[in-house]
Amino acid sequence: MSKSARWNLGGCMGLASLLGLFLASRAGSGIFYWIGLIVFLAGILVVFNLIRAAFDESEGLVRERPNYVAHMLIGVALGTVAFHIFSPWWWAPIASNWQYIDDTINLTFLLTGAVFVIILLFMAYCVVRYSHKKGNRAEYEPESKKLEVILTVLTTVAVAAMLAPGLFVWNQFVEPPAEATEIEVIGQQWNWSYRLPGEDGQLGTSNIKHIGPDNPLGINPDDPNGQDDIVVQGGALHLPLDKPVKVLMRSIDVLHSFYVPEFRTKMDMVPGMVTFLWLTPSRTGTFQVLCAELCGVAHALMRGEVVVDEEAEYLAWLQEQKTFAQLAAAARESRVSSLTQNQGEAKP
Ligand SMILES: [Cu+2]
Repeated sequence: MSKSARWNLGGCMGLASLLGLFLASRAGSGIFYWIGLIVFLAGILVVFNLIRAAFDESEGLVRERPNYVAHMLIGVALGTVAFHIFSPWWWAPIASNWQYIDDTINLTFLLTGAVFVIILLFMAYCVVRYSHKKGNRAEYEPESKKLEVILTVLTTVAVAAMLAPGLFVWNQFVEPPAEATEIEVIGQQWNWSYRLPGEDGQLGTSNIKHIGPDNPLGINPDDPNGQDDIVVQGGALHLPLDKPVKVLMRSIDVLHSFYVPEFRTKMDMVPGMVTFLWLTPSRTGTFQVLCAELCGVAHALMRGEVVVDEEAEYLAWLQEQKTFAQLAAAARESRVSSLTQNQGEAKP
């Protein structure tokens, strides 16, 4: 192939691969995504083959067999980076103060991505440089102290650099601000319930022993702090904008995990323990609550909603909610009425 023809073909295929990547990243349906991806990979493959041929020619080399392994390694390295950059899958816009979590994940992507590319390119180089040549014999050197020391130090430094920022974030994650309001999330196969402090601003104590038909969350009926607690069962949890909350978590049956992707926080809920996380909602909206712990056959359906409101809307919602005392009284009343009804029906 002549030089100019090679340049033209290379340019066209380069453009085609970019176009394919763009199509894949913006694809509205599955078929266009796969077409885009195949065009992208085919383009990359042709371009690298052309580069290889050009190198061979300039060195006066005509290989009996093209060294596809090296090209594939380079293609995988570049394709992975390009796909990551143009990926149609990315995290949902953040809705809390935990930008640190995103920064830490980005740093991890950056470091592991760089190491991934370096290793693949090094492998490609070795495949070409040390491929079999007639008359050459490989040297046998099973141990090299120098190399081992270099690799150990490098790996240690890189892993420490990757993990250290996470420790700083974790330190903040376990220290909620003093002004944070305590609320409670209760996980149960397979739904979410919530408890908010009433007018006294305090949650009452709770215990699994108190769980019953009138009291599904096990709130201590003898604790005066618990009487005005707001109980949300089966509905959405509302939170006020820009106010820090400490979310206490209990599970009634098995392991669950309270996860709102937009909040970037997640914590396991362990039966018999109260775990917690804290956050400050940073934008209004309705967000999905997921259970991030495989907790039984309907685990995937264990969904809920968190609504972040402006102050006024939040207070209006709060006004409509029932307190523990109100709910317990209503439950007692309905039991008494159904009991008298049954007795009435039993009499001839
Ligand atoms: Cu669950």
